[in-house]
Amino acid sequence: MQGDQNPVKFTGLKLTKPKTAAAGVPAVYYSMKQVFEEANIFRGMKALLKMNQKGGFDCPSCAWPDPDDDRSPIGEYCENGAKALADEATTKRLTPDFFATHSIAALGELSDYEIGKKGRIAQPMYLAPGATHYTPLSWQAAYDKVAQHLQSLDSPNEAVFYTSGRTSNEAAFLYQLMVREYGTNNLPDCSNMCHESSGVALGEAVGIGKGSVKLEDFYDTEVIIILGQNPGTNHPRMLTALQKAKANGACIIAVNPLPETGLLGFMNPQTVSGWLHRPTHLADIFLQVKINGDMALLKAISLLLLEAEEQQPGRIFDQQFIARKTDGYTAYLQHLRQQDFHQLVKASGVPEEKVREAAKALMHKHKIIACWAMGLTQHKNAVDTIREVVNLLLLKGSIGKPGAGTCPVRGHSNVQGDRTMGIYEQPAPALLDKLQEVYGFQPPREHGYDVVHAIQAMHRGDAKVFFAMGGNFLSATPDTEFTAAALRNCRLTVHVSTKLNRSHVVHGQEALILPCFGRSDKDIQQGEAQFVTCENSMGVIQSSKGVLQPVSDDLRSEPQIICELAQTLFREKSATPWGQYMQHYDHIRNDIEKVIPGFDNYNVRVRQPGGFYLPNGSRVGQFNTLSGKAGFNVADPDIITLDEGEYIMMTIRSHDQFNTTIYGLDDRYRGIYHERRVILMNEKDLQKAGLKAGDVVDLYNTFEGVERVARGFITVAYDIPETCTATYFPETNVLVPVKSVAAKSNTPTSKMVIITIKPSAIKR
Ligand SMILES: Nc1nc2c(c(=O)[nH]1)N[C@H]1C(S)=C(S)[C@@H](COP(=O)(O)OP(=O)(O)OC[C@H]3O[C@@H](n4cnc5c(=O)[nH]c(N)nc54)[C@H](O)[C@@H]3O)O[C@H]1N2
Ligand SMILES: Nc1nc2c(c(=O)[nH]1)N[C@H]1C(S)=C(S)[C@@H](COP(=O)(O)OP(=O)(O)OC[C@H]3O[C@@H](n4cnc5c(=O)[nH]c(N)nc54)[C@H](O)[C@@H]3O)O[C@H]1N2
Ligand SMILES: [Mo]
Repeated sequence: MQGDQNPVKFTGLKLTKPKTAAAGVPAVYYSMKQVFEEANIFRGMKALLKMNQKGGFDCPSCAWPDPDDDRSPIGEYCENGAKALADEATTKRLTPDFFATHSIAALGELSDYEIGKKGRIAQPMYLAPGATHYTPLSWQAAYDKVAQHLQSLDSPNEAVFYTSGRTSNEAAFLYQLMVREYGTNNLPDCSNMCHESSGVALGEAVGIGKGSVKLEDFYDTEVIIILGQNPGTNHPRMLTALQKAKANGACIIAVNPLPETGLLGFMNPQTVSGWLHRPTHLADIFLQVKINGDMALLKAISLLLLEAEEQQPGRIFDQQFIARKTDGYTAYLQHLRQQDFHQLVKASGVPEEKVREAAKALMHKHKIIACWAMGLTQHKNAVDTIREVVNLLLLKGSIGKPGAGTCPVRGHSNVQGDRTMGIYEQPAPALLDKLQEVYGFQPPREHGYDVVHAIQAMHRGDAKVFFAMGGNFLSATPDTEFTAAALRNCRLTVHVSTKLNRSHVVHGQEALILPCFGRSDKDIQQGEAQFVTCENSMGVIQSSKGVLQPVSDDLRSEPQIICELAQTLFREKSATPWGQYMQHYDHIRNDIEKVIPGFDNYNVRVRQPGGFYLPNGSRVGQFNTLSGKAGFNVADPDIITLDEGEYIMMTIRSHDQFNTTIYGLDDRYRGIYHERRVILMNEKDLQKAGLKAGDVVDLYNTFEGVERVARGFITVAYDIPETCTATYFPETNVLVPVKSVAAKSNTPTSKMVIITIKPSAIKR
């Protein structure tokens, strides 16, 4: 329907050669430009100087950690962190006038880029049944509406409570508490679409669903393997760590279908050589896999290592570690021996000599770090692929000691913390027992809906109220048309948001937008400035205290919104001290300490500069699995056969976006400017299909008999393996089938969409 998707409007594609090194002076220029355009110089500088500093606020962008020791006084942030800040710190605001002059239909005509540029939402807004425009309402009236709807449901399981990963620990804890006190575990979150596969794989293999390394391990390692990750764009501060690792002698192996600029080279803008345009070459070995060729590649490498181990027993594998700390080794070797090396190499798409080169680089090394992100997690066999990464580390004894381990690089800045706080549709009984002990109510025990199940439930009409703590559910989830129908099927959709997005435009019978503070906003309660806390990708809990004057007096903090809603919803029936919690967030932290393990003395320790590490068994070689050992996994590679004319499409991020927030229209490192409606294809595939670069095409997916189409994409000839293609998310989410998910983690397979391509009737 109209408004569900970005309108097909071309913006004027320009192409250059992809860059060979990331960051450097242009990155500094672009970050300053964006911040000052949106926020003015004073406000912009004030915020930039406090971002990621001890005692400052946590960058709202990615979850890469800050250095434990000294931080750069001139700026501990990257270009894309600055863009995230600019987006949030903008002084533009959406007043009731804006909503009075922009109907829902008119807003739906805007692209995501245009919607995002409109400014911060400045007061609560309500859309009445059948209305064409949002109108302002008071906070209490908004809480009353939500409470009325929730109370009218036949069962609490008819409501869904989504979370996106910017929500602080304090807000996340209160949110899951309110939702469970209300009576459901329907707590889907963005993690379901993101690193869920990593959590499942690591939980099975090493007993904790988080990575094991600290930042300092990067400075003391021999080999870093980076699979399915584009750090130059998505985790730019990781490049500083990689540069330091290289300086200390580490070898970097990059595994990716694309020669991503940030993997190849880096000009550190904080060093003189970076300013002089002298890049550090990062990847020593670049393995250009086919999409989803990783498991075959990893097995081929392990097979070469096994051959060498058989010739020099005990020299290649860490037999002592294997014997003491792992189980399943014999079965794994047996499985490995049955594999055909040449078939594996072929399935990986990597030339044999490159596979041998990588195996050689790993052969005599025992301090190995493996990093990965969405290129591994969003596949059907994602959990098994990640377990194959772990298999390799286990063979080398490379988990649980300095300079070695697992590093799933998280996305949203507090997505890991939200899970630690209990945002999970499948809560562990221990968490529920604790909630019961501390709060005295009976938490629901039945598992709830994750993202995919929530969409299906709303579509069937089994879920009737949708509440989102942040995020952009419509655009971030798969199968846009299906999800839009699901949301429209709801009686009420509610979004606690900072910025306007498409999920506000595709709504239930009634809809609410509740505007909240962002990370950089000053949060004052009872006259005292509050801080919240976040957990980064390496398990460090730190405080985050905003510094900017909020753009409107009518914004509230996420904790305050939850507490006030809970008070309205439960009235005197709740024994939970909601009133106290919102007066001072120390009260929330005192109770988190009672419920969640690892937070002893929370309020004291989090006030220490730099915060504290949460306990993590796998970091110290203690594996909290049933057997107490780390497990090898046996699984066959998933070899995909394509019919003639079929391609695999991965949906990826451009350099100018944060998920569904589109900062700009350029993908600078890949040399693609001023256009997002592109499909990257191998030159030979273009020829075979009778197409040429610059043609406009329509993309089709058929899954279980349902055809989906995304119209109007310009072909770009690119260095990508044959039959592989790439497009930007969210424009092509319409093609990702809601039922195509990863085994065990139920994550949509956003990197593995089978498509066909036809010339389009649309002209450029
Ligand atoms: N600036 C910015 N920062 C961000 C975000 C953002 O949108 N913008 N998003 C945040 C979030 S929520 C997340 S989860 C992370 C995402 O960080 P990434 O995972 O780096 O993001 P993607 O763009 O999805 O990139 C996936 C990479 O995997 C590669 N890839 C795709 N399929 C395969 C495969 O089958 N095998 C291998 N080996 N590689 C593959 C792609 O070529 C691409 O380089 O970034 C976070 N940080
Ligand atoms: N095809 C495809 N789909 C994907 C992916 C992919 O690679 N390909 N990646 C997936 C991944 S990894 C993720 S994590 C999801 C992301 O899914 P989401 O987290 O749902 O999406 P975002 O775009 O990050 O959400 C942006 C919105 O969050 C709100 N917001 C920003 N800051 C705050 C805040 O501090 N508080 C509150 N309450 N709201 C705030 C703003 O209104 C903004 O419009 O998308 C997934 N979808
Ligand atoms: Mo993510």
